[in-house]
Amino acid sequence: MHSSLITIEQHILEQQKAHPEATGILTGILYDIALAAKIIAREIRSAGLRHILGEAGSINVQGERQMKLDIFANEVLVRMSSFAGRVAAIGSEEMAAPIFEMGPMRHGKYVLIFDPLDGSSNIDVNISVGTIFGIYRRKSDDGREATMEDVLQPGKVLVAAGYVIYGSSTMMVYSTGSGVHGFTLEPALGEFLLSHPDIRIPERPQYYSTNMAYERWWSEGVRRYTAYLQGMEAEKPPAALSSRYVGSLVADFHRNLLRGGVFYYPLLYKPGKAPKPKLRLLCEAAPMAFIAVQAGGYASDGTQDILEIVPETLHQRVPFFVGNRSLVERAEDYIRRYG
Ligand code: AHM
Repeated sequence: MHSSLITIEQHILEQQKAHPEATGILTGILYDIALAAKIIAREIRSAGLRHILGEAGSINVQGERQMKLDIFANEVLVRMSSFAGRVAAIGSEEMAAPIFEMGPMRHGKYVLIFDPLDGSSNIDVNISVGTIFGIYRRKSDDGREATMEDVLQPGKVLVAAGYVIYGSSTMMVYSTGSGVHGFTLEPALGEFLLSHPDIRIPERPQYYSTNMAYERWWSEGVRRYTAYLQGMEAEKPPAALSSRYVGSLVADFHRNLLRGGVFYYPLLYKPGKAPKPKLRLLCEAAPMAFIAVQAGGYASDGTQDILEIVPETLHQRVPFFVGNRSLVERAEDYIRRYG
């Protein structure tokens, strides 16, 4: 069959066949996410028309201004994933604490973590945004309420992860540990069709992606690493890199996944303030790291593998370097040498 005629549902089912012990529950969760993504995509597309752009007026747990579509996306994902009792816990960037108890959830075997609408400050200027998700197997016995221990698991035990990009087209990219596969939403059919089977990060990278405006708050290591990427250090990068930065993690990550490159959001040392990372380990960094590794890349916090970090809190933040393995390892090298 031509790959473009394979729907995401068929593909997920095919992947499940490789695991005869599978109960179909993970498959069901991925279906739910794909359906939620279609609903969110439709809402984003029509947001301008319906005059629902703008802030909802509330502040989320990170102290950030919350947009209406963040709340909408969060609600859609919570509703789609909780009612069937497939997941025991749901953690979201938009919720201060995980949801543990919701009717049949006590029998759920998995934990679902997501950032429902990443890059949401970009929506009202018509720039791509995304949904990021990670799925863990619960650690505690089912039949009872899940615990924080079920939620606070390192990325290396992720069972599946992925993202949806709401861009010039809507795409869902996911991995269950057997490669990375991308699906493009065919709007007339309302189906995600396989468009990017077995994505591998190209060996020859093209881009580096970072917010250069923060250079004055970077460490010496990150500054010199950036000079390396720009070809201004004695040792040269593997290719002449160009710079691209959208400011929507999903968009920056997706471009670099397909074209090769490195994205980084390092620690910022602002005068008079404790150094602070921005991106969230559980909702953003770990799922993206899982995808990167499955595509032949790597992700680090500058000193260690992102997938090895055991979270202490749901909203823990980390410095984040992700992309071609050679470029991310070089970042670790510069940080080791220069701080
Ligand atoms: P958000 O949750 O407010 O959208 O912040 C997350 C976003 C990421 O998508 C992106 O990589 C980063 O923040 C951009 O931050 P900055 O504007 O500081 O460069």
